[in-house]
Amino acid sequence: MAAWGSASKGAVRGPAVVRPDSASTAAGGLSTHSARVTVSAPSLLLLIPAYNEEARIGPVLEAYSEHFIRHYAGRFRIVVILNGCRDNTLGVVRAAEQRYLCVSHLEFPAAIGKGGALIEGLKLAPMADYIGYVDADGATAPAAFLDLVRRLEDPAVDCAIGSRWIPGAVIHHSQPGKRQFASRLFHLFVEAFFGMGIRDTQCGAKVMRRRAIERIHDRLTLADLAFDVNLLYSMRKAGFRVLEVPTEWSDKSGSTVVFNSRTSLNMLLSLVRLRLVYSPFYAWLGPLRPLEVWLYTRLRAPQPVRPPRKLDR
Ligand SMILES: Nc1nc2c(ncn2[C@@H]2O[C@H](COP(=O)(O)OP(=O)(O)O)[C@@H](O)[C@H]2O)c(=O)[nH]1
Ligand SMILES: [Mg+2]
Repeated sequence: MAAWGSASKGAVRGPAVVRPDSASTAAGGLSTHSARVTVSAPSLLLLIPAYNEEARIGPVLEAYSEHFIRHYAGRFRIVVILNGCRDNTLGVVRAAEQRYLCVSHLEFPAAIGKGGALIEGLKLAPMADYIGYVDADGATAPAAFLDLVRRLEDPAVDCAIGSRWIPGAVIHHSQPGKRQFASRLFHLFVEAFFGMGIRDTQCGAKVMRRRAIERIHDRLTLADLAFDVNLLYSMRKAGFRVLEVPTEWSDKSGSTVVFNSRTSLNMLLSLVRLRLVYSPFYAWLGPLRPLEVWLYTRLRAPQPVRPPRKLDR
């Protein structure tokens, strides 16, 4: 297990691989450790999903490690979750692990998607008090993410999410017009289906309390980019308070996400699926499962991670 926290630059260390099945062991280790060490802030686990990010992730790991070592009083750890990368993302992450004790990674060979990667990473929730995630592209700078973390100091807030679409947001470099249009259209569908009143479900920066993640983890099934809606709606349905915070954000070139009719249909399909999972008809939808598999396969999208099971609503 990689070490927590105040990792120092230049420290020489072995490979830092977090095993997916080690979450409970790690949690045990953390509590034993907590008994001996006095910490002045909650421990924080930051997940970074990464797919073919060799060109972007190196400076992001450096910036986050440096910033949190200097400005965050609690134990801090970054876990990069890679899957199916065809470039040298792993090599770049390993180089960062050599420099920063707080950096480690999980790797999955299958094409599990961004949502699937985060569902795996969130299994590590027992390791920390707060668990968050950001994109590997650096669109959210460390200071903006730390601002989200500080919102959890209010005990009434269970989940703080960055928003580019509410007053007070500072956008240094906007998304291309086509992407903004797609994003706003997606927002209309999300509002029509779920009525959460959240203006920006898709900003890549979010942080939550451990108990909220633990409560809703088995409701996280969407492996594609609609994962964020799954997370937020499950939080709301479980009675957790989500706070939307105006954020500082900058679009970065080199996005790994291709926006075309197939991805749009995939997102729509996932919204419909989530709506049905939370509908009274859900118990009768088992026979539609092969159709669902066929649709996701046709759209070349990651399959929802597990067969849905009956939820208490
Ligand atoms: N592990 C994993 N991460 C992914 C996958 N697809 C996208 N990501 C990551 O998800 C984040 C969002 O992607 P990004 O290219 O920033 O998308 P954009 O911000 O919507 O343009 C980035 O950190 C990507 O590397 C995937 O299939 N697997
Ligand atoms: Mg991004």
